[in-house]
Amino acid sequence: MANNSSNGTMLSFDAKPYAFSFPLEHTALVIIDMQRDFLLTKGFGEIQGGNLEAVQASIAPTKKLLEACRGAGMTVFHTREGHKPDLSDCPSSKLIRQEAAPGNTQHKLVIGDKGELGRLLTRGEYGHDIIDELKPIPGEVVIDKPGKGSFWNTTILHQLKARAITHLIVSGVTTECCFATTIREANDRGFECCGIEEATSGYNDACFKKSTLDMIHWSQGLFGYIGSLQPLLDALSPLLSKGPVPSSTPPQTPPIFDGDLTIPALQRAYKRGLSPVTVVEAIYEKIEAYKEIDPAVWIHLQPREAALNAARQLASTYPDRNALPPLFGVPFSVKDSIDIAGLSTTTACPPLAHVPSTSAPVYDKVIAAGALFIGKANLDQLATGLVGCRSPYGIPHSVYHKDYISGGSSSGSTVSVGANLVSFSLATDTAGSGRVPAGFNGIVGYKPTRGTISFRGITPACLSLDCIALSTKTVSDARTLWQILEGHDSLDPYAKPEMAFERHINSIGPQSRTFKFGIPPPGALAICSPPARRMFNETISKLQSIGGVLTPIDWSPFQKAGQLLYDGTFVSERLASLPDDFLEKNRSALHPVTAQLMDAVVARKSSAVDAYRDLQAQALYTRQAEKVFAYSASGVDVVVVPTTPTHWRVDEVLADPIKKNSILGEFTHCGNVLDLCGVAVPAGMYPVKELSGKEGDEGVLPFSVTFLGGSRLDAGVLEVARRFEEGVKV
Ligand code: TIU
Repeated sequence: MANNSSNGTMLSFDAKPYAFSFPLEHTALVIIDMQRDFLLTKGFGEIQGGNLEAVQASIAPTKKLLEACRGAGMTVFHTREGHKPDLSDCPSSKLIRQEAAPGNTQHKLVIGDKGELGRLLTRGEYGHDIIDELKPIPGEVVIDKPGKGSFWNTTILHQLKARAITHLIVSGVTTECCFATTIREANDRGFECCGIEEATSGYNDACFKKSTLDMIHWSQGLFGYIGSLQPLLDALSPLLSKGPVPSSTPPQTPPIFDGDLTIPALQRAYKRGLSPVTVVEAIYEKIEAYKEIDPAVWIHLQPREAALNAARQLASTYPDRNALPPLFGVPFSVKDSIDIAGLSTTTACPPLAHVPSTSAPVYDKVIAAGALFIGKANLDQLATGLVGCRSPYGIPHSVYHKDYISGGSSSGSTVSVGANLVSFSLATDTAGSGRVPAGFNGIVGYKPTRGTISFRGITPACLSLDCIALSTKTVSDARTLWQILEGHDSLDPYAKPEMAFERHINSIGPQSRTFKFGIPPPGALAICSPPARRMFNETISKLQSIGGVLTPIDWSPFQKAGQLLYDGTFVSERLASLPDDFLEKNRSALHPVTAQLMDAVVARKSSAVDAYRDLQAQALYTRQAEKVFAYSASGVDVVVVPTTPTHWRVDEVLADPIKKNSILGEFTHCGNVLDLCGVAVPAGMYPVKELSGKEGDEGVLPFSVTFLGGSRLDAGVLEVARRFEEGVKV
């Protein structure tokens, strides 16, 4: 049974204690531990004792289940139980309890000992891996777990939340052990779980399996649901056509490229046989044409032939269209403060230009995921500015209007996405450099929590506040990139610990449909232009119409933290990453506004005492902001702000470069000072004349709002932003 709701496609099938209903886009299939060690003779499972055949009987139904879920486009997670080769993650009880049992003759080999399939339950060994029949394909998540449950000491909760998953269909081995423990752990974290009877089994099939399944659905679903395979397959069957095409029958005529550069559209087209070469050819035509409109987007454009070769290479590396990496053939640009081996990194500051021998990890990661590099984009010099008017490589303008600024510092990045020349751009955000220009070009600008994506290999602006920003067409593209890029980099001194404390999720009922949001007080919003103020009011109504509850907040920490950024000593850090004599030696080679700013910093003669006072203030405001997002009756899920108070013309900025710049950061400056995450999302358009007050002015400009959230609460913030984006579309 399928119907469409605000949550996407809802499906339902018969289960115990009553029908299991699940939103397809928010449901994951979780396959537990279908490893050789548990399913083949001489593996760890056989040593545990019991009926190996019973366990093997779950393979065929699990394969059917997996194929149906893949065909319906569902998210798939696999888990593997096992330990690091040095067993440092294996508690002694798990290692030796069975062996130490009086009279034991069965457990002669323990975890880490060498068996016929390699060292038992040890990562990297043959026996540890998933059986061939159920081998994961690119894009599916594999969770290595040291426990019986899947949540202890793993990132599974984070990864499920990152994908906005609320419902789980669970299968795998063994029913009485890892399957049951995982369902109980998931249940405690708020997931709606349904186990599939035929697709799970245990060594003690005779009595434990039935009891275990009964215990799950007992008491009106105390821990979840148990369903049979066939009713679920029946529920999924109408969707199967949306799945992958059989690799044996490639289409005779390759599909044409419709120009849609969003990641899911490209993924679908490539699956149907579109060639990345066709996409590269089409975008180079567009790039050439756009040079007439705006010659200041690129600092380095890959030669067309090099991009075509990369596309050909990709196509031959991945011949199976059903197993493509997630960014296969997705074209992207890179802000020219981010290193790419062999290409000059200019940071729009020729005296600083250098050719690195290694690339930034962010670049390597998207390349490894199949993305196609197109060029390095213009930026405000030293990534310092929110305007896009501070570069020796020219002044890009908004894709909406040639007289209006593109914003910065990630100017070229956001124009390249806004003008549909690439799918995404890797950029940075210190004071708003990823959010402001996204707003001015009608695209999404996402600044994940600092330290969750590596910032190595990037010329710093203000290292203790710098952050990667992702310029994308949609919130879901930003989310996809985030999932690919996130990960602890032990060589990045500002990297946050790998695992955060994750809050539970709300999967059903009124709590799953509502969220609380705060806004700045009227006094703070008074800085906005009339159209920005009007459109922000409309945004509030829109948020209320999609379930948002406007909740009073203490705005003062946000406002004070914003002031701290430029009025305090943090600007001095912009000089800290440069050689001591840099300013003296290079003043004449700098952009005049950059030089003026740097001179002003030096002239302040800030002392170490001043800097410590500011650090203490930052700690205080950060704690106060944490309370705003607190996990309590009074906390909000997001604080919503206009991304910028107004949109300047290029000539306005050139006439008054520093003041105009600082006004633009009114609602972004606090983001990194307070360790927040934030995503700027298009929120409609307004007529230029409403801003200029001149009746004759033609055209429209984009309005943008930013959703700010607490440190590491990215998944929840992105989900509210996605719902808003969806609401704006209709
Ligand atoms: N012993 C047993 O039945 N199972 C395990 O040790 N692991 C899993 O269930 N995967």
